[in-house]
Amino acid sequence: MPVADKQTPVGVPSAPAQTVAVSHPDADPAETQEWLDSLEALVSHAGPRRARWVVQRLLQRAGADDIGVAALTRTDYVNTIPVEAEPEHPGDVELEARIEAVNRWNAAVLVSRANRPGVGVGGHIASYASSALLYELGFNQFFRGPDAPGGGDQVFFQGHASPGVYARAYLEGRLSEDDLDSFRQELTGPGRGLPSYPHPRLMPDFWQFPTVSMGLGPIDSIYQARFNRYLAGRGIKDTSQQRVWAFLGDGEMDEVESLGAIGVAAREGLDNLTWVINCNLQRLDGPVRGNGHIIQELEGYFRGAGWNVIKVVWGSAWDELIAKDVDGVLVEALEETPDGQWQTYSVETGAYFREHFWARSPELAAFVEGWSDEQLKDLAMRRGGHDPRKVHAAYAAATTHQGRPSVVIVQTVKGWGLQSFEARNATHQMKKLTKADVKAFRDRLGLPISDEALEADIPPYYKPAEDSPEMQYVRARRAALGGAIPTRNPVSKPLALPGDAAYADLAKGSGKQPVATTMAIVRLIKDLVKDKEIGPRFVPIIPDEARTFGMDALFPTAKIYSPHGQRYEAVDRALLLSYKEAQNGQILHEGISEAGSMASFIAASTSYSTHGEPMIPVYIFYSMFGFQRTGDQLWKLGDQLGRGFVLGATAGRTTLNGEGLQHEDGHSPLIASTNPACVWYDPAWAFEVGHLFRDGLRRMYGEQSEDVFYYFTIYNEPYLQPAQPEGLDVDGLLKGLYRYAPAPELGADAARAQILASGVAMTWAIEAQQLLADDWGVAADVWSATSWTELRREALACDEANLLSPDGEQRVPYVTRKLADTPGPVVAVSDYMRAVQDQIRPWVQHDFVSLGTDGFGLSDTRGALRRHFKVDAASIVVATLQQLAKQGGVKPEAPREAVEKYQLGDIRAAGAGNTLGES
Ligand SMILES: Cc1ncc(C[n+]2csc(CCOP(=O)(O)OP(=O)(O)O)c2C)c(N)n1
Ligand SMILES: [Mg+2]
Repeated sequence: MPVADKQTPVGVPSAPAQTVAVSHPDADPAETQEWLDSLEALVSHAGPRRARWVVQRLLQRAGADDIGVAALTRTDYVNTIPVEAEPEHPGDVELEARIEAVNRWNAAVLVSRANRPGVGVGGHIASYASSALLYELGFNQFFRGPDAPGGGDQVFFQGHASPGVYARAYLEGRLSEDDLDSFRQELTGPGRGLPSYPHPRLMPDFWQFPTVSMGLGPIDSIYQARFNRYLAGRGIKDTSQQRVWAFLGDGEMDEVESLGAIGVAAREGLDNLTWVINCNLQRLDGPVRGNGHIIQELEGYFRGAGWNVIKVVWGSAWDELIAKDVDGVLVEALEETPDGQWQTYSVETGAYFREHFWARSPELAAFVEGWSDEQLKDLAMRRGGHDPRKVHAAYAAATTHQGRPSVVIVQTVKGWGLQSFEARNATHQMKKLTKADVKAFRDRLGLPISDEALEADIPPYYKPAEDSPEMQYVRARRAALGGAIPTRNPVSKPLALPGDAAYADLAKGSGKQPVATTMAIVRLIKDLVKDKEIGPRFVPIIPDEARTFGMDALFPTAKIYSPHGQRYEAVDRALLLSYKEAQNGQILHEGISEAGSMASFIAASTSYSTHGEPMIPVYIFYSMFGFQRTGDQLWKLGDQLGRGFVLGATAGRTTLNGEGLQHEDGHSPLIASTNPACVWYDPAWAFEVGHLFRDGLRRMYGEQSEDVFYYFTIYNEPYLQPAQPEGLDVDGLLKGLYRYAPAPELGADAARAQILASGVAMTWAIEAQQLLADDWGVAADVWSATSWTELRREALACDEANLLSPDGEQRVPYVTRKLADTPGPVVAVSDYMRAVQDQIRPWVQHDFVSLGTDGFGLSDTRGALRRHFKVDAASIVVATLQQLAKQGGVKPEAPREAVEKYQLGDIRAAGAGNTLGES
């Protein structure tokens, strides 16, 4: 018979437990039967509640004796740490409460003031109001600052709680009142503009981790903790004393990224990671699990994944009641009551709570016999997350637990302390305090602010005197814990960069051997990884595609990082390129997880700041699964000021032959162009790869390094790589455009044209140049457009400068200057949609046409696809002739004749093209 009845909230198991597999035959059936009989007897004479209790007690004991029984995935709806196991809170609890009250006040007031007339920039009050203690306990007792021995903790603050963190910084003297009044006014505030949420890009000496795109903070915190271990494993930095904290919302847990990597944290034994999930039972619109228990549900996930789970559900006021609950009546009632109902108890009166909860049965009513309505109302609000003793016990347990990551799942009330906000469905969006709110809040917090001061239109901030016990305590605690948090180090120490020799092979070309740009860059990386100086700084990151890209050659030498080493004999151990895992492995092999890979990339790319150790992550992936799939993380990377190389391999809508619609990337550069921190290049030749990579290293890791990251689109189609031409225009190559192959000498009367191509399209342009000369007598220059996006950005910067000084000297964009004296039309082509090439269109004064691969991909041969999308050499020729015919450069019928000559309408006529280099 199920223990709980039909009212049990959704998601809490009431049906018979799942079958438990038992591995081997019964060694002593008679003895087993005795145990089973005892259980049956217990159920029939003492009832299921008692039987359940005894079985749980047995399991508890079995766990303590470590006899290897699988853990329960759910426990009772009470605090994990029993009262008798709670340690003493080592701080001055009363003083800490007063400090918390001050922060609560200032956080709410700063949001309310940001909504003063004429400003009205929004903000959130209710989130921090529910989590104030969770942070304050951290600040006073746990968060180790940057000067702490062994380095400080890394704290992911919940984005919507930022007002509380600013209020704290104000109390610590790091921000002024003018700064607080500049919340959400980076451009027009009276002081230092404080961004809405944690944004390192906007506050580079303060915030470390952007968190406000829900779900990314959770996954990134896991990989941050793992990266800290990796740095230690590699012998780069001892991170053993550094802890990663992540403060998360219960609603946020619904994002797939939030829970998707909790198995990684458990598998890797990340006991340097502590999550605190603030279960105020509400998200933006209403309850997180109105009909269920978010806390119980989360417990199941985390225990199942192998985390140490600490629930803090009830405050101390509940202790005596739970202690009296020998029959399990109260616990059963707590569990039967869904979260939506608990939310209502926070809003309703004590009388309501009595009628709807305690009056359910005489046994239950007996618990609170003689209690007044006020006492009951007070009890209803006493959730674990507002009780310093309970939260302290949880943090203490979490931070001393070994071998597993810990999650503290805390129940709170959203909008706590603000009467008209508390637990309302609309509380998340409430941002203005009325005069009545302000007064009631002041009284509830017990702050010495006069009525008069509250009569003004906007409420005042409050700061105790500098020599008050509160302020002394704040300063003393932070000094003892190693300084202010959050603090970000914006400086990167330069690395010794490799010289010419490292790029010499790429400059030589490939002779008679066809080589794809992916092979070229992978070869370069393999060489650089071996470099004594800079080699150890590289962090190759791969989501299960090493073999596709030829990175498996790194396995035996660089090795794959695993905290467990290699506890098995690899199947290919006898081979030269065997699979090798090691505790000091250099490669982060993330399995099939682009999100995990990006999270690793973010951690490694910010190591220059978070650890003062610049690392060079190189993340190679299927280009379609990069910006398109994890674009939000790449955006976060830009916010977090990360540096490194992302390599979109198997790029191009027609180049990755055979893989079809969901693999063939014809648009990632366009998405990449939307990220202001991303520097994208589409190299055509191996020698270009060398120059671009080298410049990337200089810009990101040299003196006066910049907060950018590099994205290369690279291809799997092998073709002959030419040697670097004499007198190469390196400046143009880096700026995004240089003349690669000047037009053939066809005499002064020949019609002229300019073909601009990038990446793999360069080979089509070269072929078109030949056809135009041979078949039509047209002399076309071929330009390598290494980055359409960088050209556009430079042009936009010129336009902006010109806008501001209409009478001054007008800046002419590089692309305009470069093409200024070139004759004929411009034809721009790449293996991407036309909008990529069209980026430069406004600044090209010629007749302009772009050819591109707009539309869904297919899995046919390269030749067929290029004809289908009209980007192949024949298509370039026809497009050029069309432009020339318009200008009178060739006879009017030339384009039609060319269509017929090349059978442009017949895809089969194109042939299969280059079939080398399958994916
Ligand atoms: C990816 C994403 N989707 C939606 C939002 C908008 N949003 C901001 S806060 C919020 C609700 C947060 O609820 P919860 O995680 O429970 O945090 P609480 O404020 O209750 O502590 C939502 C939906 C967002 N910031 N990010
Ligand atoms: Mg919530």
